[in-house]
Amino acid sequence: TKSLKETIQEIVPAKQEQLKKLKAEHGQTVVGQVTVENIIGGMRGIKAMLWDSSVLDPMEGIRFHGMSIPEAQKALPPAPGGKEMTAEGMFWLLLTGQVPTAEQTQQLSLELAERAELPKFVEELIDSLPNTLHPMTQLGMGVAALNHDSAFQSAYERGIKKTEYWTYAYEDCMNLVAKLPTIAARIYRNIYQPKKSIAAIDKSKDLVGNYVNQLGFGHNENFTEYLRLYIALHADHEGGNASAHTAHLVGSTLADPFISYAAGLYSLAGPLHGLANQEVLRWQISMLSEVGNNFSKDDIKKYLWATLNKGQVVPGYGHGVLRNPDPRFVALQAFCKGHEDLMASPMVKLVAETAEVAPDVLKEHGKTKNPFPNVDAASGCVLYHYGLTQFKYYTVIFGISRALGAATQLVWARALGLPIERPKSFSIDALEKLAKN
Ligand code: NMX
Ligand code: MLT
Repeated sequence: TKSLKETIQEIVPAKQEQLKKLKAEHGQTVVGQVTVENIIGGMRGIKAMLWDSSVLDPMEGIRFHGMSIPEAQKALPPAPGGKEMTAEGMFWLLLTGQVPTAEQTQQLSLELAERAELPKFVEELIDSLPNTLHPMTQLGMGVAALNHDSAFQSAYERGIKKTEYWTYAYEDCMNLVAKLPTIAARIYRNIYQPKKSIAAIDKSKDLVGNYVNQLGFGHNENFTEYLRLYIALHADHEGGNASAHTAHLVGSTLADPFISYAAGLYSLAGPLHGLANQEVLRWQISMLSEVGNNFSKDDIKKYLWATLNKGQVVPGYGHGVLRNPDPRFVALQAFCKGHEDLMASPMVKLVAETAEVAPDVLKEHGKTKNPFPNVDAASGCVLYHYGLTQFKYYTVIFGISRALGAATQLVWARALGLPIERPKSFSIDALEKLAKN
């Protein structure tokens, strides 16, 4: 059976040819217009990036190489003994546009397990950080430090041809994906369980199986399955989201994949983006302590209004592109519905009922263009129920997942020879002048 690298290698020439032809024959085709509002408004809606692995439709949500979430859940092979799609399956799909066989995903699991160990100095670096430093800050530092051994960086220094860039970027991206959970687990144990030792990597396990084991939750198969789903679902959300876009921008300078993705992680660490999953739990915990376990929809409604009246955003609601409930939210809620223990959890129940009440409240409030839940509204409550209650850690899990999409783009951007990103900016005066003419 073909390996992941061999599979990509086979596709690269045809994709390069397709892009060359597109540029030569249709380079001057107009794709859209840019208004003053687009420029002031965070570039929302501007069609400006090349991103092959996924597309986000405002109504339907994400498709990975044309595959919807339910389709991917059906097609991608589960881990041995499991039901959910895996990180490996999603990574293969994103990188190649193809569905791997069970054998290919297991081969990939083994390859990642063999790359999972950290250089000693990275372990020491993480261990030296104060346990009061936010887990996302620690994660970015650990990932950036991996660039000490970057194959891309040392090959570039040696002087390689542009056509060879992608193979070195691929090597680094595989190490990035393999080592991220090891760094993340070390951070968790250091901060929250400092006296316990971390399990060794087990080469018979998949990426998430090993991660859960190192976190200390290896005994809980439901938790492992939930994290497999979680990590596959968060992997890619087309190109314009802040973390993927940041990693792509930094990578376009030919910075190696480790520092490119470290930058992406810091973008994910903002409360309007990935950190929203932390904020959701903080907010729902405080709501639960106010309304008690026997809450009514009316209690939730009052709490929502109190949040909005304080001028705060409701975390987990709204989106830059989506105009319907996020299908990732729907998939995570469906997981809950399939597990009786979760359905009995007050936190899971509160999250589900908040999602029934919040859209009408947000519509009445009248500001957000999308009153529906995004993925962050749902992702934390299951972790909380299973005992991973330290919500400041939640964005780290998102960060492990988003590497799959960012790494895919880093490999393909180098394979396609994409240039350094450099959009044009305007001053207010210049825009005013342009508008008046
Ligand atoms: N609660 C209250 N107000 C909101 C919300 C919300 N959940 N969402 C948007 N608004 C406000 C927004 O602050 C803005 O107000 P103003 O005019 O005073 O600046 C107005 O509605 C218009 O914003 P939109 O155009 O609807 O949203 P935008 O595209 O600018 O931002 C988000 C998108 C996702 C940043 C925004 O909806 C938000 O802040 N949501 C809460 C945080 C969150 O859940 N982020 C996670 C996104 C998903 N992810 O994983 O990254
Ligand atoms: C994401 O997954 O990146 C978020 O939903 C934010 C986005 O798409 O802009």
